Parts: sequence; C-alpha cells; structure tokens
Amino acid sequence: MIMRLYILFSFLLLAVICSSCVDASGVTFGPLCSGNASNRKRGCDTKYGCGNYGAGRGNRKHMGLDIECADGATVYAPFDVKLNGKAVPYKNNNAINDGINLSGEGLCFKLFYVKPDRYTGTLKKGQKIGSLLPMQSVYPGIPSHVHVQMCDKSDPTKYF
Ligand SMILES: *[C@@H]1O[C@H](CO)[C@@H](O)[C@H](O)[C@H]1NC(C)=O
Ligand SMILES: CC(=O)N[C@H]1CO[C@H](CO)[C@@H](O)[C@@H]1O
Ligand SMILES: [Zn+2]
Repeated sequence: MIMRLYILFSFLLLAVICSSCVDASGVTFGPLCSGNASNRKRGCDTKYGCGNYGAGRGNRKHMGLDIECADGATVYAPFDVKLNGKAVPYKNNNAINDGINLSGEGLCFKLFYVKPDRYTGTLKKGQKIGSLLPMQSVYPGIPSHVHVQMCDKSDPTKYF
C-alpha cells in the first residue's frame, strides 16, 4: 500500500515538473532591432500615447508592446523562428502597413511596421527579418518602434 502511494506521488511530482518545463514563460526575446541591444521599451509621449501593453488608444487598448527601433533599422529574429506569413496592423493601407507572423520557443507572435525580406521559411536567432518601415512619415515625432503582439493577444511584457 505504502509502495503504491509512493509510486503515485512520484508520477504526480513528475507531472508537475514537466508542466513547468514546457511552460514558455521562461522565454526572453533577444535583440529585435539594430541599435537597441537591450530592447528598450517605448515610453509615453503627449501626442501618441504610451507603448506599454494595455495603454489607451481612444476607445481601444494597445494590445502589444512597443520596442524602440529607428526607421530603416534592421529587425532581427529574437530567437530561432518560423515565418508564418504576412500580418498587417491596419485595414487601410499606408507606408508602414506591413509585418509578419512568427513562431518559436512555443510562442506565436506578430511584428508590425516591419518590411520582411521574406514571409516564409525559418531564421536563426539574430538573423535579419527585415527593416523598420518609415514610421516618421506616418506619425511625425513618435519614438519609432516595432510593435510586438502575441497571436492570442496576451501580454508579451514578461518576455522582455
Ligand atoms: C499566425 O500563424 C500561425 C501559424 O501558421 C497561425 O496558427 C495563426 O493563426 C496566425 N495568427 C495570426 C493572429 O495571424
Ligand atoms: C542605442 C539606441 O537607443 N538606439 C536607437 C534605439 O531606437 C531609438 C528610437 O528609434 C533611436 O533613436 C536610437 O538611436
Ligand atoms: Zn504598438
């Protein structure tokens, strides 16, 4: 009887340990943009608002996290990724309406305002995804940035 309980508890313990080993919450994004090795987050400005997840956007909420990145800067794969196709931020086209859906490290996420070199295939961490589009031409004076949004719209901040 004691032996059976011991075996049962061993299995339960193993199950608990393994659920945390596949948990993606330990993932950290590597540098996304040339010139910002520490993935500096966009703060707030009076004209356009804040870059944090959940920030107000009129009657909507900001469903991603903004990482500073200069117009034309190179955007890098933050870890080994698979490219899942085009993802755009706006219904009406403009100069920065491009981006990509990516997956890796158990996460699915999108990067907006990026012109990817390609939309399919795989990249290793640190390889070039593409370039930041001319954000200043659409939002003059904004701190230019990459918008990081999880495919399930959850908060990406814990990965930075
Ligand atoms: C992103 O790509 C994945 C994999 O193809 C797909 O399952 C998912 O629906 C896409 N998500 C969004 C929000 O486009
Ligand atoms: C080091 C650094 O901060 N580099 C760039 C980060 O992004 C901002 C905003 O686009 C640039 O102004 C910086 O040059
Ligand atoms: Zn954003």
